[in-house]
Parts: sequence; structure tokens; C-alpha cells
Amino acid sequence: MSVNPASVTNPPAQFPENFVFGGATAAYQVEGETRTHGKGKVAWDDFLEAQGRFSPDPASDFYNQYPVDLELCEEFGINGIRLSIAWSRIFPNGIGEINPEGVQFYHDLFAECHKHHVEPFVTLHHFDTPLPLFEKGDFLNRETIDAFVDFATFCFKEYADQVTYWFTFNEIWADASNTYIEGTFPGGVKAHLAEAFQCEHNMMLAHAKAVLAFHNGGFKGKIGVIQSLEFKYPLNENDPADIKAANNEHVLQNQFLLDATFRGDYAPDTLECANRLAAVSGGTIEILDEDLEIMREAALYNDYLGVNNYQCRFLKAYDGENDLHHNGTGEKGTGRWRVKGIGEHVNKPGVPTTDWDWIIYPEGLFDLLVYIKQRYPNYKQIFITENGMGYKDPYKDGFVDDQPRIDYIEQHLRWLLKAMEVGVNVGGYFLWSLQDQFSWTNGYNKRYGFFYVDFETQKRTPKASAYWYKHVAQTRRLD
Ligand code: BGP
Repeated sequence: MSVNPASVTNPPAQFPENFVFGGATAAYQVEGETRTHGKGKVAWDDFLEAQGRFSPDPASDFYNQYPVDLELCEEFGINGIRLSIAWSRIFPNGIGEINPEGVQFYHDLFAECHKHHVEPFVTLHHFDTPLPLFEKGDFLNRETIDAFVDFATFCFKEYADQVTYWFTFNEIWADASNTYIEGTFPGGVKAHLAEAFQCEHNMMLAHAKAVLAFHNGGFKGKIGVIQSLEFKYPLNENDPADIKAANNEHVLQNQFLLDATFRGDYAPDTLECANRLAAVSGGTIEILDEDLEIMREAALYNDYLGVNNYQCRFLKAYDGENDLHHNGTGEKGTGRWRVKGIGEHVNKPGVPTTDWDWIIYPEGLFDLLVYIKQRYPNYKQIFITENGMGYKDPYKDGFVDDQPRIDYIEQHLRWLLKAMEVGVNVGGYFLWSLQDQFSWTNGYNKRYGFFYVDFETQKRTPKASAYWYKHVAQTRRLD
């Protein structure tokens, strides 16, 4: 890292004039109505039902409550919202027949956004491949790539007058790792590094094809991809084995996907590490020359990168058997990530964590943004498309005092301003999440929102953080 954060002592407290102060959502986590109004199934439907822990219905009932949420956005100075279009609400089977009610729903939703002066930033895929495509191998099957591009092209045309800001995918790493490494998403494969890399590559190829469809179609507006990125630190900076562990995971999560995004190709050091890790699980990665041709061309047309960042990681060398345990309950200290060939997640003494064992280390956001700027000087702009703190919010006497969340956001915004001070171009910040929502592997007691949701009545109550953010958004200052 050639920039020393300590040298950036007094960053300006002021955000630029056009900075977007947003809140984020995802279709499956907010809409509810997962099996009504003509929506087709996704793998999550049966997966969650079989688990029996919690239901994605009604979630935050956004399908019906969106006018309430958008009015709240306007009232609280939130001028951007991340939304995703549920692919199977438009194409119930992923391809072919169209569901007109689903198409109309998103027209109405975008119209309501504009009525309240809230800019929609729209993601086309947020972990919700339609079931028939998922069953045929999801993105490991190249047929899904073409189906995705058709769906994307349909949306570009259909919503051209209402949507300016597009994202192809949400968190390719999370999709790949939760499915093929941690095994907590439908499909549930553990520690198959070759499949994880293959999934990443195929999704990046789908991204590239969608970007070219957008560009060659002459659509107005802008397009990019959202990656979940975490800066990786060796636990012991002087131990070559820890350094290697940090680099393994850095390549797997960050560098492989960023190379694909900005170079449209994989640099030799990226490929060496990816092939070595894929071999650990007895597999190889298929990357065709024609894939790279497409990706190289598409790399010219990314208008921005969405960065989802919640935490950093400290890594230690690990040579034992795979040992993975997901903390999906908020019982502190129960999460474990030890992957043969990669390394082990550990915490650094003195660094705080949430009840879900997520590390709170806002400097990590600065290091990450500076790394992107340095390694990929052709990036144009970054949006922080997710950042936030899952917390068991205390609801008391009609109010929620979520001071730990305010502290978390404030610290991250300060480090974000430091990164902007050293020249990183950031266009906006979206808190995960706008309102409390359903969490994929944690259900309803891990809350993230500015607006508390009573999941029985669907009543919204602005939390202390909403009032705090309103002040920041209105003054564009951190005081
Ligand atoms: C990101 C996803 C979101 C959201 C968030 C919080 O990875 O893009 O959809 O779920 O993480 O994660 P969790 O719900 O597991 O706390």
C-alpha cells in the first residue's frame, strides 16, 4: 500500500454536491409475495421451506409497501435506492413466457421512485436465478449465461425511460462462495474451489455479454457490476505463510473478479493462484479464448463499480481439513472458516466484531479503495453499494436507539472521505439496508435498516440512525 492512511490527517468532512445518499434492498429480501402475482420459483423457495427456519414471506412486504418506504426515503433525505428486479417475476421460467403483472410492477415501482425524487439503482441478479435454470446447473451451465443476457436486454428496453443506473450482478463472490465453498446457499457444496472459480468466471462472462448488449443496443444510462470485496491482511505481517494465506483469499475473492471486470482477462499472478487453488479441490477452471475476447471488449464499457464492503479479514496459514461453520444465529464466536489450500479466518486482538463475528475495521475500506485505484487505474467511478451493521435492534417505547450502527456508519464514511481525499472517485453510499429485511441465512433477527419493520404489522419506525443520516444527507457533512 503506497498511501499511508495516517498521512491523511484531516480529510474534509464535506461530501460533494452530487453524492448519492442511498439505502439498499434486494427483491427476494424485501418484496414478499414470492409465490403470487405470476412469479416463478427460485431455488431459495424450496430450500428455505425444507430448512423450516424462516420464510421469505412476507419479508418487508415491499411488493405492497413500496409507496410507504419511498415516502420515508424522501422524508429522510435518501435520494438513491438500490433495487433488484426479480428475474422470475418477469420470466417465470427464466426464459420464454413473460409475466405481464411482474413487468408492470417494476414500472409502477420506478415511477414511484421518481415521484419521490429517489433515483433507482437497479440490479438484475441478486442471488435469485429462476429455478429451472438453477436446476440445470445455474451459472456453471453456459445456457444460463445466454438466458441472463436475454433477460437483461429485455429490461434495458422495457425500462429504458425509467432506469439510468444498472448493475448486472450482485456479489459474484458471495454467490460462488456461499454455494460452492461455505455451502450455505441452495446447492450447498462445501469447499469446492474449482467450482467456485468456474462460477465466478462464468458470471463475469455473463456480465461482459450483458454490458456489450447494453452498449451495442445504444441504450442511454450507465452500467456496471457489484462485487463484494474485503481487504485481506496476514495476521502476522512478517510470516510468509500468513502472507500467502491472505493472498490466496485475496485472489479468490477480489483480484480474480476485479481483473475480469477491469482487464477483461486474468493477470499471470491471478491465474497462477487460481489454478493452484482449483487443483486443491481436484478440479480445473475452463476459460476459453473467446470468453476473454468478449470480456476484454466489455471491460472498456464499465461505467462504475459497485463495492459491497462490510468488513476486512485477517488470515492465518492453515493446512488441516476443511472446517466451516456459518454463524447464522448471532451467537458470537461460533463462526469458523478454515479452508485447506487457502487459510483460516482469525481475528486480531483488540479489533471489535459483531454478534455474527463480522470484523469492524473501517480502515479496511480505505485500503480496499486505494488498492482498486492503484491496480485498476482505468476504473471510472465507485459506488459503495452495501455497507452496514447487522444488529439485534432494541425496540423500546416506539423508538430504536441503534447507536452502534450510527458509529459503524460514521467511521466508514470518515474512511471513505479519506479515500476520496487521496483521489478515489466515489459517487455515493448505500446503507445495507434501507429498511429491515429478511436475511438469507439469518432470517429476521439480524436487522440492518434505517427503518425498523414490525414483521407482524409491517409498520415502519425510523431508527435513530435514520435521523442521523438525514442530517448528514441534508448538510452533506460529517460533523
Ligand atoms: C450481502 C448481500 C445482501 C445481504 C447482506 C447482509 O452479501 O448482498 O443481500 O444479505 O450481505 O448479509 P446477511 O444477511 O448474511 O447478514
